[in-house]
Amino acid sequence: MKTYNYLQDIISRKGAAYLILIDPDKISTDKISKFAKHCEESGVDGFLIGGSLLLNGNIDETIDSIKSSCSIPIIIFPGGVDQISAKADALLYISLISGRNADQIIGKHVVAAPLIKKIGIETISTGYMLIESGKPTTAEYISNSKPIPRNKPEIAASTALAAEYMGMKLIYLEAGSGAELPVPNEMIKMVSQYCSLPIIVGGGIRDPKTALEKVQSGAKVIVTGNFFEYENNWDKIKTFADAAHVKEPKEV
Ligand code: 1GP
Repeated sequence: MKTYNYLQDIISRKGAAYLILIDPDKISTDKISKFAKHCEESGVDGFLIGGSLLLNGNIDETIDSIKSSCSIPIIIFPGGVDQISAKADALLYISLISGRNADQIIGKHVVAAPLIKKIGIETISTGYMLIESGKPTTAEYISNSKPIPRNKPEIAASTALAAEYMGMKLIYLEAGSGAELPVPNEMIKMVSQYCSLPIIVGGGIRDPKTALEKVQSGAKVIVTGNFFEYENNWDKIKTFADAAHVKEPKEV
């Protein structure tokens, strides 16, 4: 089954999917396979791999370590063309539609396209939006683009609708890794009313209650990263997965 179809299947069976972002710089290689196994056993539906900046981490080695202990899909969430790996199951082909930096909207995609064809990895076209989240984030700085103001849900909704008309397959509302504030519920609600694509929400989600609120607002995929970079938090993974897996969420 293609990874996109797998995600759709999880969404229709469980209400929403729960993905954990692994930044290869932030977890030591000796811990990755133990972490991945624990995630699978706790109900995590898949992994995103990547980061806005990669210093020492190695994508291929990280994927090998994950695959040695579990079988849930691994999706590249590329901070750059150098993070594309043939070992992953799919690639979020992200276009930074909240910004007006052409390189992040189409430029890097042109450079990546021949490599993607060569390795034959599944691409999932994703309209990626940075949402203002308190303080400037690494994603904003590196992408050289402004986020959508958090009190302007109508901009996010119109942008998501444009992405749908362009034929994209997912919307990603991103507060940024380690964000002070997650994406506002009102914004998720408005985007989900305007646009019929599945909405991924990530950045600054540090407790199951917040994850649940995002699902109740219309998110179909929840992503957490930072919080589980601390081993002391690993025993809480199941509570996040359970919060995301709500079939008929009550509106908040
Ligand atoms: C970043 O949305 C992800 O792209 C995860 O964010 O690290 O804040 O959980 P956090």
